[in-house]
Amino acid sequence: MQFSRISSLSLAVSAAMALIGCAQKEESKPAPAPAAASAPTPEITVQLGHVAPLTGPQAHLGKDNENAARMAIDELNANAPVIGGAKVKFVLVAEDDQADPKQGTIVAQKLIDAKVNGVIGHLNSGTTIPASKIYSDAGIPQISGSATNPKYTQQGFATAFRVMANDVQQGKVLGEYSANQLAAKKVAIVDDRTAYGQGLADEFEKAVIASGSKVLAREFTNDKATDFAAILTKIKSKKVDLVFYGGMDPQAGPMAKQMKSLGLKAKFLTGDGGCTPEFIKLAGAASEGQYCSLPGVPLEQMPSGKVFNDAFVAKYGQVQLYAPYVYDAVMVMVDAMKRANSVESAKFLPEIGKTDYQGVTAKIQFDEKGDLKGGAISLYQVKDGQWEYRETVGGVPVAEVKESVEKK
Ligand code: ABU
Repeated sequence: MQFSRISSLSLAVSAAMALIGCAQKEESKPAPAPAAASAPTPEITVQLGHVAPLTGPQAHLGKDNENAARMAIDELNANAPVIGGAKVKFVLVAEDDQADPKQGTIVAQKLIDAKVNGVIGHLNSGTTIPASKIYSDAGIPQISGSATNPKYTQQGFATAFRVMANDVQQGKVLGEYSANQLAAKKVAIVDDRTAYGQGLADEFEKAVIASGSKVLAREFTNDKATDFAAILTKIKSKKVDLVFYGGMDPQAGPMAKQMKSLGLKAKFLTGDGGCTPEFIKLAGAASEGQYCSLPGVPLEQMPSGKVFNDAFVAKYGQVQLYAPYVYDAVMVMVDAMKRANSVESAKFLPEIGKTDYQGVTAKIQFDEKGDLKGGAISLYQVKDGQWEYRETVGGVPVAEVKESVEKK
C-alpha cells in the first residue's frame, strides 16, 4: 500500500512537472486559434399516437396493444436514434376508443389536434375504418396491428397500412378448414354485427358454401352481450356440426360455455378475436377441443418470437393477442422515418409503402393498398387448457424466414 501511495504521488508530481513544462514551452509559441466548438446535436420529441379500447370488455386486448407500443418506443429511445440530424425522443400519446366507432373518430381528431406524427392502431376494424378518413385528411400515416376488415385498406387512403393478413384471407381459410379438416357439412354462423365480426362471418360463409357445405343458421348478437341462450337454442334445433362465431373473446368464451350447458355438441370455431388465453378462461372446461385462427405464424415459430416474448412477459405479463404485431407496427413506422431521414409525416409516408422489414411477426412488405403481402393464417385447438398449434396456411414458410434472418 505504502509503495503504491508513493508511486502515485511521484506520478502525480511528474505529471504536474510535465504539464508545467508543456505550458512553458507553449508560452514561446503563438497562441493557437480557439477550436470552433462543434454544435451539439439538437434534440426533438416525436409523438406517436396509439388507440385501442382501454376500458370495457376488450380492455385486456387494448392494454396488450398499448404495452407492446410502449415496449417498442422504450427500446427505440434506449438506442438514442438520430434522424435528420436530431436526437429523437419518441413519446406515445395513448387514447381509449372503447371499441366504439364514434369514440374512435373523436380520439382520432384529438390526436390530430395534438400534432402526432403517426398513429398506431386502432385495435378494432369498427374504429379503425372511420378514424382512417380523419388521418388521411390530415396526411398522418396510420398502421394497425390488428384491424383485419378489408375495407380499411380498400378506401384508397395512402395513409392506411396494416401488418396482419385481412379477413378475406382469414375467412377463406376458416371456411375451408371447417368444411375439409373439420368435416362440418352443416354449420351455423353467429356474428357481433361489428365491422370485424360481420365481415369475417360473411367471408367464412362464402368459403363454406364454395366448399360444398351448408349454412343452416345465420344469427347475430352484439359486442357487449353475455347471454346467448336464445340464439343457441335456435341453433340447437338445426343439428349443425359446427358453430362459427365472428367476434371477440368477451362473447366467444361465454358462447362456447353456454353451448356446452345447453347440450349443443357442435364444434366451435372462431377467428383471431377469440384466439386468446381469455377465451379459455371465460369458456372454462367448454373450451377444450374448440378451434380458432390467427393471422401469422405462432409466436414460438417467429424468428425473434422468443426474444420478444421473454422481454414482453418480463415487463407486462402474458401476451394476450396482438402485442407482437403492434410492436412491429411501431418499428415499421420508425424504420420509414430513418429511411426518409425525416420525422415529418409527409416525408416518411412514402417510405412506409416501400417497407422491407424483418419484424418479429413476419417479413413486412405492403401491397399497393397498404395490406401485408403474403400474410399467413394459422389454426389452433384447445388441448389441456392451452391453445395448441395445428397448421399454417399461406404466407412465407417459416424456414425461409429464418434463413433470411440468419443471412443478415
Ligand atoms: N382482427 C380482429 C379484431 C380487430 C378487428 O376488429 O379487426
